[in-house]
Amino acid sequence: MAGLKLYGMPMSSCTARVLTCLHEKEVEFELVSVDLFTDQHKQPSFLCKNPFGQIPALEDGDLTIFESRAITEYISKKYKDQGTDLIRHESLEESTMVKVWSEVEAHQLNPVLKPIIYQFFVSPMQGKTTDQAVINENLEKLGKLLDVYEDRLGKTTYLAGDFYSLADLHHLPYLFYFMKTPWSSLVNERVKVKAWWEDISNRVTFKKVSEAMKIWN
Ligand code: GS8
Repeated sequence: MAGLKLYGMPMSSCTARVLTCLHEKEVEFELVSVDLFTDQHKQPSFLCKNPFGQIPALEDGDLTIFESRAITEYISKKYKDQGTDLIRHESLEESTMVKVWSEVEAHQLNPVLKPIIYQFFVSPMQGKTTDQAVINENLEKLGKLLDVYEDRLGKTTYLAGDFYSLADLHHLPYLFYFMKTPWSSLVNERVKVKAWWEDISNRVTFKKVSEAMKIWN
């Protein structure tokens, strides 16, 4: 019997982040559709799960949580003894490095990738004009960030160390959409980043999740 209920949409990057985690942890769950296109996320029935009106949200019995990265951490801790150990719970040093590179994704990479994805895919879907200046400005920042990643991935196979973790997993959804833009060479021209991307994006768990990730027509 599925105890966990995930509210969201498979094509949403933040929902995809949680779905990938659930598959890595081999946890049973039920996906409850919240349709952004019909504003279901702004209805009282969803606002009581996330007062900010954004997907995803997770219900586990009486506990309701939102923020995709907090949800993945919760799942990884609750089910620490099954599936992939995404938080390296037995080592303070390793778990701290997982946290460090998870923070890098949230506070360095995500703010740069999000406007590129938004301008390239979402704006046209909403009938708005793509602002190329915003894209260019963020592509420049992205190049500099990826230089840091190239350096890091020259020292360890994955971001937090020589093990796949939440730090890598958190990168998957936005980078997946970014790799569908004309600027994927920013990743592919960096040997270590490219090898890392090919490795993490080809994991069976993410392959399954990404099949439903389509924000283009
Ligand atoms: C962001 C959630 C979010 O932007 C998280 O969960 O990590 N920091 C939060 N959700 C988007 C869909 S993401 O693909 C969303 O719900 N957008 C609709 C809106 O903001 O109205």
